[in-house]
Amino acid sequence: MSMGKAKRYVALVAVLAVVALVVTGCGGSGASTAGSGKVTVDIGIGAPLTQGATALGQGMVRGATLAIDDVNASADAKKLGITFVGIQGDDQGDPTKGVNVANQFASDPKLVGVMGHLNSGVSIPASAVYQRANIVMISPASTNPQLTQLGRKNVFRVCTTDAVQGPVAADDAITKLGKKAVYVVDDSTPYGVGLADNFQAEFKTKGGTILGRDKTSDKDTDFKALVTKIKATKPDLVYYGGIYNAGALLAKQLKDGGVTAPLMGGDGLYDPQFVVLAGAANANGDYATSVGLPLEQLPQGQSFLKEFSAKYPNDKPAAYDAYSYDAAKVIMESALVAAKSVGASSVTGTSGRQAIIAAVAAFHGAGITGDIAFDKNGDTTNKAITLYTVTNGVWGPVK
Ligand code: ABU
Repeated sequence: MSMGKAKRYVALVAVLAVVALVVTGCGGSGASTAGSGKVTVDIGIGAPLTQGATALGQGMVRGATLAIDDVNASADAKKLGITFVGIQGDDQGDPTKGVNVANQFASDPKLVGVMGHLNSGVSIPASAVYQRANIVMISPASTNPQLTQLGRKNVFRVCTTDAVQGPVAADDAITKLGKKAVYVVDDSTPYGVGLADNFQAEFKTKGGTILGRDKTSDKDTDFKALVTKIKATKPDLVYYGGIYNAGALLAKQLKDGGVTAPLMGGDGLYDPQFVVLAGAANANGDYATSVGLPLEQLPQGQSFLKEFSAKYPNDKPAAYDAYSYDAAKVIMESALVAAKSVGASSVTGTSGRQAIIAAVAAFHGAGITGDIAFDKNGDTTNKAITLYTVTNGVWGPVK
């Protein structure tokens, strides 16, 4: 939400909280009943919408919105009289703003859960806020392993982690791409550092040479000095742990500076905006791994693409549209399960929120991105990773 809207949202939530306390008299569920057994509840969508990786963040909104439409039209939701409303919280990819968004969500008495956040550096501190409020969070995209290693029982993700992605990328670089000597760069964020560390360790273990390692910032725009340094080491690959907006500028400046080795990164690079910002001629031949399988190869992928095109005719799904659909749907379906045991009007009370967390932990079903289930830490059991490259200005899987 914009800051203006955010303020209005805080004020509205404060009013609703007071009303809920007065109506229930005991601080119980704030799920609003619009008469005749109808209940309206909120699902938070926490993502970078105006700053940071906004292309991925807007994809999260699209995916969650499609899921909300589908669940609201389901027989279960209609029978229980529950309607879900998506509430957007713009974390701008910034940990402090992310915690503010988390506090706004946590003060919403109608909230069933949060689909978010994108950045691991936001999800990790925000998850502590949700834990205190018994609110389930499912990240579609935060891949830093630490997120699910903190013992927070309310925290889940439908994407695999960089403990999987980094080593797969290193193995692919050596065996599929024949690379032997790499220069590694990270953007100093928890995501970028963790991914680069995991890549580097495996690349070295498998006999590759690490020519150098440098740190940048996710806000950097001028990499010329770094490019000169990298060029002198004559790498056959440059690996970047970071997001597409800074990554694309690095890709462009590497090519401009005469580095012929391709750039490779993780899911944070896998977005059409990487090509737009780098320029197709510079991006062609670059690589990125991303979580899961290409939509076209998944049983429900075609139907998702059809539904997506009908609602968003001018857009293509980014890396996390389908993951956000699945994450939001798991939260809402789990809320419906909880409503059956505690009652629809109590689903956002303490017992309802605890029942939602339990239902997510026990969830097992088919999603757009494949089978969805969680291990004891809240990590997905789907560990698939795909290697992509840019050809003629378009990302596609490496054959
Ligand atoms: N996984 C890519 C972007 C988000 C993050 O983990 O920080």
